[in-house]
Amino acid sequence: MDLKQIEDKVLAGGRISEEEALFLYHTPNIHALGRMSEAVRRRWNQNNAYYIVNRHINYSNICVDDCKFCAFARKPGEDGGFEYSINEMLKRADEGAAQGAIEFHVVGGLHPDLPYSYYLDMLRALKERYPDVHLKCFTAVEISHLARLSKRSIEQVLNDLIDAGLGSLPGGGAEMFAERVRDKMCPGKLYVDEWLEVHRTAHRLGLHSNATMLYGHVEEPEEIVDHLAHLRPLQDETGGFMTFIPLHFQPKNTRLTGVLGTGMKDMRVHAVSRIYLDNFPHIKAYWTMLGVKTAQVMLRFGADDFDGTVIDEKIVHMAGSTSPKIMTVSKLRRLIEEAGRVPVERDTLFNPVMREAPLPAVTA
Ligand code: V47
Repeated sequence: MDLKQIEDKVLAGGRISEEEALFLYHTPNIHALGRMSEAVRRRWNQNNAYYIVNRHINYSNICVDDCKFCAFARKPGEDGGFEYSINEMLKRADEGAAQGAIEFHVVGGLHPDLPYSYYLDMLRALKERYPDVHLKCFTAVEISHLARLSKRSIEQVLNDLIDAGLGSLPGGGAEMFAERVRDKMCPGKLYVDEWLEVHRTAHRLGLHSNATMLYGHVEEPEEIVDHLAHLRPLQDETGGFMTFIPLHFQPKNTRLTGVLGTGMKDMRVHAVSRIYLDNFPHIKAYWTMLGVKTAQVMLRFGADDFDGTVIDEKIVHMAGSTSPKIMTVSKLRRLIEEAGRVPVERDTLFNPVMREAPLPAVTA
């Protein structure tokens, strides 16, 4: 295989194969990767890099799944488990709204006992108090759990949640699709076909969603490419994905040891994802997992989105991430500008946001 030929194809707008993606992943010519990912990024997003003022709210960390990479979850009855009442959710929403959040990102563990009505009531309460805030809630794994819990189909569950105020689905729970990795990392967790089916159904019902990939643990490069190769055809079919988010694994307090995430891997994963997923509008550099400095560099290796202010992220911080728990808008904008991009505040669906009043001051 010839790097120059692949580069010519990518620069001319052509699509690469899985074999070519793997070849690019291994190339020592990191500058060529930068050029190619830059070309695809620019085609989609010109010189813009996006951010959102959002707030993460985890309703519970009690979970019946057994993911070895997770430091957030607690078994039912275990110390450190929590579940928020709807009033406690509203309190956190109030804090987010006071800081200007226009998106609530709501996810939690697979709780064995919370009734189906809790999830619907939660969305209704959030929507009633904050009708203009977008509710991006529940991973495909939670949706599948709710279907089992309520004895409804995925479609019925999604329709109920949409009626209650759901605006889109986040991309979590994908981890890595390869069965070998899944069996090691999260045995028994929702398999690839089911994860894809939840998103396919969501897209058919008019929802947009994101897709993630957890990397930097026991995976092989072939399995990274395999993961991407499951996503591209679904996006060709539905066009419903907004953003692909590579998630850099944080090992602290987890049951996976001896793994080492490296900066070179971050570059390869973001760049190859950008080049291969030529039908995804956006690639996110998720600063809470990458660290702020690496995330900034990813804006030159295919990424165009910086996620947002986040506020009170728990999943990664309980796994030892030392990145800040919140980022101010002025810091986000500075990081983007310094990377040579134009900062654009966006809403969840990537419409530009014009604010009439300045955001309240937040200290990070
Ligand atoms: O699915 C869990 C990951 C995900 C660890 O859609 C870990 O906009 C690293 O999906 N180290 C949930 N990662 C987070 C997520 C997400 C985040 C931000 C934005 C969006 C979006 C989605 O977090 C899980 C899992 O893959 N995760 N533990 C860990 N120790």
